[in-house]
Amino acid sequence: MVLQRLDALVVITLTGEGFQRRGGGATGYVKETYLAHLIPQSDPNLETGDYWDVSPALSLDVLTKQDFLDLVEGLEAEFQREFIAQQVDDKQDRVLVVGLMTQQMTQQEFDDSLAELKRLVDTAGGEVLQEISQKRPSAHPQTVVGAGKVEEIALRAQTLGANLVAFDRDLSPAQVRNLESRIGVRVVDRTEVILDIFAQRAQSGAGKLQVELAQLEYMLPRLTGRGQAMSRLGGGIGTRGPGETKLETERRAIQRRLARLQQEVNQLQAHRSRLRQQRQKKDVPTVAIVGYTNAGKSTTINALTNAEVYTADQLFATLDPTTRRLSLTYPVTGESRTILLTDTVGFIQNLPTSLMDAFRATLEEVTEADALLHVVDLSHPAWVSQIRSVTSILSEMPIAPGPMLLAFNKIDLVDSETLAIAKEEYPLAVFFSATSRFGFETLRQKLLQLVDYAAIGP
Ligand SMILES: Nc1nc2c(ncn2[C@@H]2O[C@H](COP(=O)(O)OP(=O)(O)OP(=O)(O)O)[C@@H](O)[C@H]2O)c(=O)[nH]1
Ligand SMILES: [Mg+2]
Repeated sequence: MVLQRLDALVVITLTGEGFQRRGGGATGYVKETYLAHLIPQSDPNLETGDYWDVSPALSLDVLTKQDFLDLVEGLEAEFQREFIAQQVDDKQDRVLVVGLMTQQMTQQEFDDSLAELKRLVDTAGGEVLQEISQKRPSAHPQTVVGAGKVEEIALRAQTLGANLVAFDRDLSPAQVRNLESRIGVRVVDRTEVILDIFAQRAQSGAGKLQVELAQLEYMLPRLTGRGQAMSRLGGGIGTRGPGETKLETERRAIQRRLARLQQEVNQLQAHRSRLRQQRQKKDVPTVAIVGYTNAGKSTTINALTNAEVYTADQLFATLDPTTRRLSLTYPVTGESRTILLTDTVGFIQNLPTSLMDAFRATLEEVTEADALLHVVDLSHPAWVSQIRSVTSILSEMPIAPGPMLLAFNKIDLVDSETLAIAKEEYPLAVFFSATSRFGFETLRQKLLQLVDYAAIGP
């Protein structure tokens, strides 16, 4: 009914017999009739999972006395009330998240990834209404999930009043078009949600510049073929950012803009590189803090150096790099040594390539550092795969071959068993807590060893 946009539906079962009345008309053909209509969301029946109400068997007489217009208008009014109630905060997207579990994934990987997408949607300012998942050996080439699942998504989107469907994977431009035309609301992929968070977070000129570049690079192949109803200018996840007013302008204008932005990022890159060279001349080693987003990198630099980097229990709280001096003391000789510590943007599994390219000037702070401090949130259930993601992203970067220190953070939240497992697996790592400052002295000493080692080389 939802898909056909029907208000009410009547089902008539036949007796297989009946006759013409002598005075005209017929009787006896109809056995029973049923009246079905959709029910508004607040209806208690929804708890049983029903979106609709089907009447008990009615005689044709009773059915024909039903005032359909009255019924439909009453329902419409109720749906309308709910719709308005849902729209109170019209800046907040109402989102269905969809996950596809393919053969290459374990159940754990799938669950972690979907949980992360929900967190991303939440960070972007959307409200997650429900998650829908499907197991398939591989993605359906046209619609990612199967035809039946697409219908289910459309139905849920309508009945729950969702205005956005977020898929936990990357979608091709054609897949987005197919899904949007079948579901009837805007469809975004994981990359778009991440880009949206970046767009909201970008504060500095450099940050905004790089986000706009990433968004345009992502959107350029997707600009054609969107219906007017799906215009990206509507607002909400995937539409914000410095580039938003330009998205509907001509492709060529966008390409010119892209070329310009690329140039500006190159200039930024050159500028940062000069700054680094000046630092290198002074022979002060730099250590870049890397790690999964929300691992506690900014909290760590703040605690070590009294920097005032914004920290929050949010994904991608930090976009712009911050560098601070840190003075360390050798325990035996009492001699001191200064190093530079750089905090920067966090990583995430399957970091979008358009972001990696656009953020090259920022990421160079990492690739050009003398050594890396890899901060891991040991209290996160997916810490093992987060280490793997960070390592894999680093391996894709043209990185200077300096040493790396693994540092497990948030041990104040960790049970002794997890701690024992991590210590066994990573005997050379540091275990600390940036907020309670537990293990800080060891962290400082290991940082000294790290830069000494970097100076000598492996
Ligand atoms: N309990 C506890 N919380 C911590 C610790 N270190 C950091 N946090 C919290 O973890 C959250 C994330 O910390 P941030 O320092 O912003 O993390 P980040 O790695 O800079 O994250 P992004 O910049 O978003 O990539 C914040 O709410 C911190 O207060 C810790 O040792 N213990
Ligand atoms: Mg941070």
